[in-house]
Amino acid sequence: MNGMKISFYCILGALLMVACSPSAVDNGPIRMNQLGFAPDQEKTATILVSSAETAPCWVVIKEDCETIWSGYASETVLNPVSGKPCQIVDFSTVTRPGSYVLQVCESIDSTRVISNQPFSICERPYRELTRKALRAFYYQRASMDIVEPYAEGYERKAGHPDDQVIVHASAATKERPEGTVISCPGGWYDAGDYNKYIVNSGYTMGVWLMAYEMNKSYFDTLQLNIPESGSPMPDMLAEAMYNIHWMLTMQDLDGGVYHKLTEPDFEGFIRPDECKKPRYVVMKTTAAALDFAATMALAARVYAPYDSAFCVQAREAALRAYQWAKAHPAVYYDQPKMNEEFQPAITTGAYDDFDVTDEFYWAATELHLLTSSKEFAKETIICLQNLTANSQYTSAVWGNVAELAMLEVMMHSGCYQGYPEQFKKALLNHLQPYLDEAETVSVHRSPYGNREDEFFWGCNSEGCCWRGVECLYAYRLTGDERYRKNAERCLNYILGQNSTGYCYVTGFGTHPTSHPHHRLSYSHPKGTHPGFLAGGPNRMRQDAETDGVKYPKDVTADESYLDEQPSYASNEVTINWNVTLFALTAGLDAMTK
Ligand code: G3I
Ligand code: 9MR
Repeated sequence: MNGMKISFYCILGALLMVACSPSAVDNGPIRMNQLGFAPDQEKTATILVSSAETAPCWVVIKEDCETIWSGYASETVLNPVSGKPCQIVDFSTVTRPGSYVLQVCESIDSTRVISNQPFSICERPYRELTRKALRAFYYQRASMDIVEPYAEGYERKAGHPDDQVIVHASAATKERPEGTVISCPGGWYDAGDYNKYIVNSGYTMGVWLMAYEMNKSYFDTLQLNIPESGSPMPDMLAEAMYNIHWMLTMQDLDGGVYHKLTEPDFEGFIRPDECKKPRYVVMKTTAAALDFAATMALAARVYAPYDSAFCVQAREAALRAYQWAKAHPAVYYDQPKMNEEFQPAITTGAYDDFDVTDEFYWAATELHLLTSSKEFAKETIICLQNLTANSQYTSAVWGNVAELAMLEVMMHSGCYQGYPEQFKKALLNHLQPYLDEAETVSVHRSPYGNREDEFFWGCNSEGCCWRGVECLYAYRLTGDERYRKNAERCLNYILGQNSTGYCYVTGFGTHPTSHPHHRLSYSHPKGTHPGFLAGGPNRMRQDAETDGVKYPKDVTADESYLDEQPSYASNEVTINWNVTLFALTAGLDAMTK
């Protein structure tokens, strides 16, 4: 089947309401990937049933109203978090590309269909999802008009020129005293809010550029329809450069880096061009300097084939930021303490981090890979010795980037002796319990969503997507298919095989997140922008009772999610979550033919 026809099926499968299905998709008891599968991918669905005693359901798969597969679901198992009874049906033997409907029947003799779910099988099932997850960053661009043909229906006027940014008292120096006006245009809005934060930008750029290095040929040909499309630089790198250029403006004259650019308080849910509040650069911190240094060193390596002048600038900026951090190793962002001393008080996001050893590891490693200098080799080895001694393997998040350093060492093993193997062993040990769980207990069959403590702010990214990306690194390092299968299972979870039945990516699936905590979506006449990953169920429910956020009484951890705009603790969207989404979807897509 040629590529055109296959992609036709992908699109058709995602949208088709099959004539023979007795009712529209009802988001009933079927929980499965609502987007589609690659032909050789494991294919399962979870079916919610009424009791632990319910006999295995009879499941039928139809194509154009013809039954092409049928079989029993499993015996009933209990969801390990909610205790709810479920069954699992495995239809992996269906491999031919096409558009299908999975139907759950009461019994083999009954023609009564309890529920149905359309799905498709095709090569590269996640290419459009990857493209939209990347294009979400174009929509997040500050300081520029979003225009057709690039806007694809979501055009808007520029907001936040950020060319009159005020130096906050917390960031004042002799050369730039409080009230100095500087220009820091561009970059991406962080999330549902309109502020820009260096720490989160740095983590996001790290995952972004490492994903590029992992799948160069895939990204080099991925067209995003952004204003820079058609230039010699791959679109994926051109989009990142828009944010990197902003980051460069956040470096002070002494090499230090401002922690964030923000209004004093979160803006209302209005359009960017309506926002007129003064914006400030706030406090220089060690974490900001180190995340900045790592980003610029990594960028200076990755962009070498495309922009040599930028690479010289980025290298210099990285070295100056690192030296500032060495001279100021413990300047932490403590917003309440800062507000006791400086005015105006700042109440927006903190991205506070009181342990910057991991940022030193990442920055030293990136500078070593860039410069191959003995100075950084020595510093890196000290870092790596500390990392090796550190028994607790911690997955990378915005506040702990040690794993990014370890993954860089593993992926550039020729530059190191011994450490790549040690870190690979640590990564595989870290993943093993999750793989075991996915094979035994979980109704989601994903190495995620099996334990109550996995449901927290941003867990769809920090737990699920990133665990899938870790599995992709493990697969790259070992060739063991179990890791690829579990990366696929993580994505199945995000796309619908989960306790709420949502496809957590806006604009995708038959039951998508549709009301994210996102000022750009809320204030746009066309509403929710596509390609954004929602934070996901959060058992802490920090937004409960504020701003009309009401969770169901006795809601379980895995269902603590509200597809409602006010719910910032479960339904916001952010740049650091979307980067893990496309790192996962691109990594999987790049493996199919
Ligand atoms: O990681 C722990 C987990 O081990 C633990 O089980 C769980 C429950 O205690 O907590 C987890 O930590 C949570 C952390 O997010 C995970 O990254 C913290 O409770 C939670 O407070 C923290 O929330 C952060 C949130 O700001 C509030 O500070 C999010 O990480 C962070 O993504 C979010 O960032 C905001 C920006 O400040 C402003 N822009 C929007 C953005 C997204 O909401
Ligand atoms: O919109 C803000 C979101 O970006 C942040 O992640 C969140 C937590 O810091 O705060 C949101 O702003 C809310 C504020 O915290 C409380 N009043 C309502 C604001 C909008 O929901």
